[in-house]
Amino acid sequence: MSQDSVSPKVRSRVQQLREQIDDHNYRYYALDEPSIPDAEYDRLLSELKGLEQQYPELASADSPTQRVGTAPLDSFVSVRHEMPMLSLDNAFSDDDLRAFDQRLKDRLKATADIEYACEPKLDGIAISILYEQGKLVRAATRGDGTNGEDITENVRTIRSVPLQLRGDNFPARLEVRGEIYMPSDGFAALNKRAAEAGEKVFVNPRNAAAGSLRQLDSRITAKRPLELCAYSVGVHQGMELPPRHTDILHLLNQWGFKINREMIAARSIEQCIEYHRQLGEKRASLSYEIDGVVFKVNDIATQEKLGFVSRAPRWAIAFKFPAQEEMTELQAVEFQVGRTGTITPVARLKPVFVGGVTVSNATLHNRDEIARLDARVGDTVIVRRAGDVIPQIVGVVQERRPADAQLIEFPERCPICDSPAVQVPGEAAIRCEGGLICPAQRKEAIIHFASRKAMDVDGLGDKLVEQLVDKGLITTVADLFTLEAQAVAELERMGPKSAENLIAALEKSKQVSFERFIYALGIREVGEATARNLADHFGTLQALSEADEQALQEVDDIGPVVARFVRDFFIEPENLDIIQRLQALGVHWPEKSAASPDASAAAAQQPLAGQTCVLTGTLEAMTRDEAGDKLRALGAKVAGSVSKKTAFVVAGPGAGSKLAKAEQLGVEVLDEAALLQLLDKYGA
Ligand code: 9MJ
Repeated sequence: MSQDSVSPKVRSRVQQLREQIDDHNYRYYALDEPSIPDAEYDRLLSELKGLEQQYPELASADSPTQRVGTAPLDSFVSVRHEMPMLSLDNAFSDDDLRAFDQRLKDRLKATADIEYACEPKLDGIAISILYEQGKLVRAATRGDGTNGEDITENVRTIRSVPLQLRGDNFPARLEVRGEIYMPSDGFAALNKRAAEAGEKVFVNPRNAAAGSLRQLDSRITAKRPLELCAYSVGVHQGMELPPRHTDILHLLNQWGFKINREMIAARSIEQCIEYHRQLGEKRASLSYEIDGVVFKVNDIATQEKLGFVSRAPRWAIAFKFPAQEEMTELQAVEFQVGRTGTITPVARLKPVFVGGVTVSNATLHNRDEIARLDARVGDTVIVRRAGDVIPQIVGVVQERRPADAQLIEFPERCPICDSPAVQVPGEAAIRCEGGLICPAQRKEAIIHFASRKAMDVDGLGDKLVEQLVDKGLITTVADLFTLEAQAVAELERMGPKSAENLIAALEKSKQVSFERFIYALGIREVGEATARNLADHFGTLQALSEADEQALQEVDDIGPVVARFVRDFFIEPENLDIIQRLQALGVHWPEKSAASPDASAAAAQQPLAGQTCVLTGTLEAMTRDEAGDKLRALGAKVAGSVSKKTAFVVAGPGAGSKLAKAEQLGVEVLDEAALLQLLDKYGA
């Protein structure tokens, strides 16, 4: 096809689409202000792809469609950096930082406080990207600092890397340096997909980023959730840059680069120390992994005066956080049986300090995970504890395997009740088939039944349930209500007074709400939120227990799997018998009617009707449960996880992944003060 076969209308539409898509990328990555839903973005991109396919002469290396990768390379070409890419010296304590600051003052023969740029230290891959006349011409890894590898094709696939600088006032040649990393949720999703497909999973986001960039086939890189955060300028020609590092980064941001929003300028080393402390507290709630903080003298002229020692600049230092991965010995594996019979292998570890706590146990999830890790008792394993997640074993140091390392045999029978342990089709889990004959399942079911968010039986803890079951005083939850004070008083660590207190607490717990009762039953996958939805939808136990799978799926958030679990529970005669006994023994709740049209109309009038919110972290003025009740009283739904549909998230100190998710999805986040204001506004 010749040039003239493309109409001016098509040409201008292609141009318009490219600009719109670039603009959305800029707003999303550089400004952190998403402007359109993902689906709309995908529609624009797909229209542009269609037009470029139809009119190949309109193809352009800078088109946003070119982020899908190209044919594989045979090998990476080596690149010599025009300006070496430096490494950073480390500080290990506040005093190290003070000493660093003093060294600089001595060297500068100055006494005045030095201003520092403070930046989170991203745990990814350092990269150099060269722009000529505003166009991306080459991207290279840091390598040994002098020579790196040309990974231009791979870097071009990353959406937060501008292919063309924005605006018209930029240096004719500009080398931007930064870190390519994989945000935590993208890492989790990538590993989940890999595990489901039976492929190798990555040990941590840094390895995932490195592995993704090391692909000779950039079409693979294009599918990986990588991002770039810019943190300095290397070579620059044809334009003067601002005198301060933080201002240079703001300029990079205007040219289209994502920079770290946590970056600040601190006026003294003491402020730097405070920044390190505060960022350490915030670390778990960030949507990406950091391993410390980097401090850089902010004034570029001063940086130049200070210069370098060997490979590291004198004007910068990294202050790391406690490591999130450590090595330790896998001393034994025990098998625990949960409430629903799942048999979970638990690793007993030689205690190790990691991620700020001492870890001596870690879950090994299931048989597949043990096989994937090829872990054996006696092995040296890598334990990881990132943020607020439970410790994981992410790898085995094969070279350190002792000759007598023991294979881990998954039991074929339940270690507690000796019933067969079977793999559920379509699941990785292995379950004990014993049901409530299995004392482990019975104990867990009773502990759950009595727990605070269920029947809330004060004083009935794990140890007491264990004794009650082991002594044969109870076999089901219904038996709790036939307990006699005298028998209880004879148990270890009990006496007449505490036995009476327990009987009184049991008596008190009989008056419950329908939703708590449903939750207390311990139906698989029925957590508090689902129990509440079931209670609201069906209103009565009779309606709930008679509902078929189709009727159950009409309830908010209930799909076929949970519907099946609920149905299975209520067709089991033994369960119905226990429920009948509970009611006969006095367990009761105020009956509600199922949502009537009138009630729905009234509900729709409530100020927060139709809004779903999520509570996370700790609150001071009230508990999360109380806050949830108040929000529900205003018509809001309170959910356990954040999605695009979440109206707002209330986050107190200690908030972790839910806050990160909210920030990433652009969901409004309220602190406790804002929550109180909201409740106050509606008189709740
Ligand atoms: C990281 N990894 O986030 C530097 N870095 O500056 C930041 N690394 C660096 N700066 C000079 N924020 C050499 C390395």
